[in-house]
This record gives sequence, C-alpha cells and structure tokens, in this order.
Amino acid sequence: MKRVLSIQDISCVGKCSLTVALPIISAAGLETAILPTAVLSTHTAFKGFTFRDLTDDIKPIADHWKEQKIAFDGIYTGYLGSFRQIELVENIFTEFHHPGMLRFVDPAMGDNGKLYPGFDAPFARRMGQLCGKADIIVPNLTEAAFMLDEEFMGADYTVDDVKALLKRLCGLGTPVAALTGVCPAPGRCGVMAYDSRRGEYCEYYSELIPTSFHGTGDVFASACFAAMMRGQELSKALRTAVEFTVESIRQTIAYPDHNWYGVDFETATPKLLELLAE
Ligand code: PXL
Repeated sequence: MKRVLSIQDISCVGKCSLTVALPIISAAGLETAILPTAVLSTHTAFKGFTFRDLTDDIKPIADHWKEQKIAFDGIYTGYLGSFRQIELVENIFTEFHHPGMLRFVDPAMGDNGKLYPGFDAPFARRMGQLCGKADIIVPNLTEAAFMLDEEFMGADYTVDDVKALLKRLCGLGTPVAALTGVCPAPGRCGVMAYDSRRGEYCEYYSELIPTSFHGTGDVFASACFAAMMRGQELSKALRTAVEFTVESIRQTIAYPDHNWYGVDFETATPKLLELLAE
C-alpha cells in the first residue's frame, strides 16, 4: 500500500483541512500519515475560534520519521499559517524527496476575491514560492491572482484568459497547474489544467450548483491527490475530484437542515470509490 503524508491544520469542527483529507485519502486506499501544523477549535469562518500553533513540533516530528527511515510516495500540503511553516514544508520536500514522489500543493488561502482572515499579500507571494517547488498545484482563481500579484478576474473572463493564467502559474516553477472554480459557460463549473512539460491543457466541467460551501476546495484537493496517487492520469483525476466534490454538495443540500460550515463528503464516499475504479 502506498504511504502518503498530508501537512495542514486540524480544525476540530468545520470539515476542512485534515478532518477532510484524512478520511478521503484513507477511503481511497492509501495509508495516510498526517503532520498537523496547528489545532483550532473550528475553522476561521467561525467567531472566536481557539488556535494552538504547532510550528515548533514540525521539525522534530519530521526528524523522527527520517531517523526511522519512514518514506512517503506523495506529500499533500494545504492551509499553512505562517512564513515559517512554509519554510518548514519546503525543508520537508527537500529532505523526503525521491524520484517518483508527488509534491501536491493546495495554496489554501482565500476565495471569492478575498484572502481568509490572517493572510496578506506578502504571505500569498511566499505561498507562490512554495508552489514553485511542487509537482502540481491546485489554486482557485482568487489564490492564483494573489500569488501572482495580479488583479482578481472576478466572473468576467474567457477560456483564453484562464489558459494564459495557467501558463503564468507554471512560471512560478511548478510543471503542472490546475485552476479550480473555472466556469466556462453559464451553468457549468469545474477545473482547467496545464501541463507545461507536454504543452497540453485539460479540463473537466460539471453542473454548477449555485451555492457556495466552505471546505469544497479541500474536498477537491484531497480527492485529486488521492486519485493521482492511485494512478489515475491528470485528466481522469480531475474528473474524479470534480464529480466527488459535486456529489458532496448534492448530499449536503439534500438535507434541508444541513450545517453551514462544510459539505457532507462522508455520504458521497461510495461515489468516490466508483470514480476511482473507473
Ligand atoms: O478550507 C481551508 C481552511 C483550512 N484551515 C483553516 C481554515 C480554512 C478556511 O477558512 O480556516 C483553519
């Protein structure tokens, strides 16, 4: 069985970061090690959340793994809280890298044209440097704009604008960039990617469900990473991740009293296993 590592925070309640990545990647049949960067009572969209920083534990944990000769087939990083955490992740990439290991970076920092609380433009540019050290990155349009120090495109863009943006993202240094939340036509939404080594674009769109839920980026990234680690080609992995995310949203809105803070990816798990078997 492949062993992978996910590095991000634990938001105890809120269905994001590690409480999404661990169950999804495990369900996909991959041994999932975790490196929690912080423990929060909830994610940052709640008021008054508690926050315990675990930055000082990151290096000792990684050093112990090295000493125990523990290796990973892939590393997926999500929400990171500080410049220092980004630097520690870069060190882990260097220390644990071996040919064939996938470095998957989701620069989880914002949405809808805004950065999440606590982040600013210099942090976004620093995250852009981490993206330069990845094998694949999966920003949304907001995160892409902030990392490149550009104006957010809003909803007013063409497919050619997205293609040009993908090339600029690969200019950060990553060979493959996938942009999430791309809606190429009314009622359609999904992802477009560029593989700079092949000079090829690929895309996958599904039904646009006109609601916005917290944590969908983490569901998408976890499923995309899991699918790639399970051997699916990029185009197929994007399809798996989009369809699983859409099914998670459908499951959520099927319950009139669903919570506001995350999506019900749990009851969409059978769909993930179906998509992985295709
Ligand atoms: O879903 C990304 C995420 C992860 N972790 C924390 C967050 C968020 C989004 O707001 O607050 C703590």
